[in-house]
Amino acid sequence: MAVTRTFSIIKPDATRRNLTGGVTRMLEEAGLCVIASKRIQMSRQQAEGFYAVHKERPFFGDLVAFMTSGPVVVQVLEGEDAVKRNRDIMGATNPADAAEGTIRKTYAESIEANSAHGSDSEENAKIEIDFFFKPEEIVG
Ligand code: IDP
Ligand code: MG
Repeated sequence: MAVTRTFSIIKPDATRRNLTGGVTRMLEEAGLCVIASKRIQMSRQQAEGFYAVHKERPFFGDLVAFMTSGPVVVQVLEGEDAVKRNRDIMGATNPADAAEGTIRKTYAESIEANSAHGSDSEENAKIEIDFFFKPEEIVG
């Protein structure tokens, strides 16, 4: 299996509850290394751009409001099969459906305030990493 990269966000519901370390520890214990990390306040423009794929969904406005409601931690993660590994440890979008031991089962408050984002494909991981990081900010 190849070592690859993915993009992660620790969402505002998690930073608000001081869970940056808790979420990061679960990522690390799943075999992922944090090779870039920064805490930012996402602008409305950034959130709308990042989630543009969902702009026709009924929850889009609420999602943008939520993602800009407090600080987030954006990260680049590296490890074997990183996209799938991250999706597996994150768990299902709705915490009610997430498996035991996953980040969302452990920490999420709701289907919207679900503590973590993870890229859904290698292609999107590259796009999302470039959206938030300059190459020199990533130290693998
Ligand atoms: P994912 O984060 O598991 O990949 P997506 O379908 O890509 O799930 O949705 C992006 C984000 O939009 C979710 O993580 C969640 O915060 C929010 N979201 C998804 N579905 C709903 C919904 O039905 N109601 C409210 N928010 C939702
Ligand atoms: Mg998604």
